[in-house]
Amino acid sequence: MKTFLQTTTSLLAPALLLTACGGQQKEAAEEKPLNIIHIMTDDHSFQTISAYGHALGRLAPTPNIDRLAAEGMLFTQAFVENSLSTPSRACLMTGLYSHQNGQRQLGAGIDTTKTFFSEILQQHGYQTGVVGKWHMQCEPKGFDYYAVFNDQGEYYNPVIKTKETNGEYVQEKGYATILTTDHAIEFLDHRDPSKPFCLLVHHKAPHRNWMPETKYLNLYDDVEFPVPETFFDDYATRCDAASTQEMSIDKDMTLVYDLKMEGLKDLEPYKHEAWLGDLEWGLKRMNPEEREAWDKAYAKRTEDFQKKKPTGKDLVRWKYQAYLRDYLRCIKTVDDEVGRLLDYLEKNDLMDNTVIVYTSDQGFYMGEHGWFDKRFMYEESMRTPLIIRYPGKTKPHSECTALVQNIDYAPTYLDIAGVEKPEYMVGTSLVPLLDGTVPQDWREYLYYHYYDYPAVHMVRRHDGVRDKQYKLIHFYGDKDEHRAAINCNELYDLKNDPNELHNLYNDPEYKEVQERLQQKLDEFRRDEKVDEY
Ligand code: SGN
Ligand code: CA
Repeated sequence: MKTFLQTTTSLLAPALLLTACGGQQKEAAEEKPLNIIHIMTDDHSFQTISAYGHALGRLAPTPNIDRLAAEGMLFTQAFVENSLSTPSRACLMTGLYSHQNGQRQLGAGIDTTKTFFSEILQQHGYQTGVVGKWHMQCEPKGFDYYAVFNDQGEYYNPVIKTKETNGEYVQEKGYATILTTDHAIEFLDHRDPSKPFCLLVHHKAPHRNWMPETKYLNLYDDVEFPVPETFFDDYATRCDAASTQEMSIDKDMTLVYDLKMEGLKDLEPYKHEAWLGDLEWGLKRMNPEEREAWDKAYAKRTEDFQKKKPTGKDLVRWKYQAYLRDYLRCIKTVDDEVGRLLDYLEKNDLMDNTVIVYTSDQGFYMGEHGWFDKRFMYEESMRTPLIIRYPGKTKPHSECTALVQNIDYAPTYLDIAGVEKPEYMVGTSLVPLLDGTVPQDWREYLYYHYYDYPAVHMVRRHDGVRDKQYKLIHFYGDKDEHRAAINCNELYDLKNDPNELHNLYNDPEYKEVQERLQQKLDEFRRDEKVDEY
């Protein structure tokens, strides 16, 4: 690999920029391009980052992630194109939509002939690393260092593959979120300091089934989390997709697997629940001390459940509290570990020359519409947290409301490295937004397309467009052994109906909006042959 000193002049551009914005006096040519750290959690909702000001974030603060926002820019309109893990990761790596990079559904799909931005950075003198959840069904392409989980990864004592293990997954001792940071630090410790680096820190947490670190097993035990306004949504005015999904806290969240009450597993009616064996799969990896702490904490939950014997709406509320507690406990460790990484960067003089990004592979429902999981184009799933701290560029506590999407990361990172983005990349660099201005020709519409049906959670296929105020969604699909055929539209006015409860499709008052969005959706579809999937 070329060293920094052998690189082309294009690599020096960010150094010049930093000099211009940060007022630094050093010779630009002496400076390296900025380093990049992309921290991406798995299923982390913006509602649970306190910097976003949501009630949940206030009850379960995230001071270290908030620090990034305090020193950088918080994006309030950041979205994915296809709210699912591997598709989102493929958008990140390629700067292309799902239909262009091949990764439409959760399983196989990625077109490995597509270039990953990590390969381009490598060619331009960057040292590259990825740690944590990789999930793609291809080897980490374009990385000098990797330490990745098998598939979704495990929370406790997970197996990890590195270059040293010759393609084998080897079990490591520890909790996934902490091990991911350990490997991030290992990459940083062993890098060649004469070269810039790009490191992807991809946490497994807080993915289902939300297994907290032992030290936080009782955190938030006494906190009552507010139930969202749409918790008991009746799905009136919506297409059938909203009522026929299988991701409701009421019907689909299980007491044994999801809420970890192992003590119920041999009792009626719980012994008929789905995924009974899957809890055991996660637990059997624990050492005796971990297991003891775990059993104690969840025996307490089981006892509370058996004492209260909640039914009907009370049971749904009780499940919601248990779900939120586990999910937010997982976030607590993520936040601690973001803090540990920031401390390392500080101690090693890396804060002033490293761009730090915090995001998630998609959003997540925290009980909105009665749901957990994601997949839908409705806000809490399509929207993700996004914070960028760019030394010398982003102003403290700044906010950006421009529409941005996960296809923008690859072009952004190339831009930071001073590398021109390849013409085929459809994403746009976010760098021009970071000083607080929005270019006049910034995008006005986002395209969305979800394809993974039939699959777990049974969310129907849909595509759509969103602008700053309106959203048009089209659900489609033939009749099959599970569901009736669907060909149905929804239109929302997000300003007047942020919870997306009132479908305005074919409302004469919104005729023009509908036509405008439909025309845009047709344009986006031009390259797509929807019938093929
Ligand atoms: C697993 C989860 C689902 C989740 C998918 C996709 N079940 O199948 O709830 O929707 O992953 O998640 S679990 O019992 O295995 O946790 S994604 O983040 O990888 O897209
Ligand atoms: Ca995910």
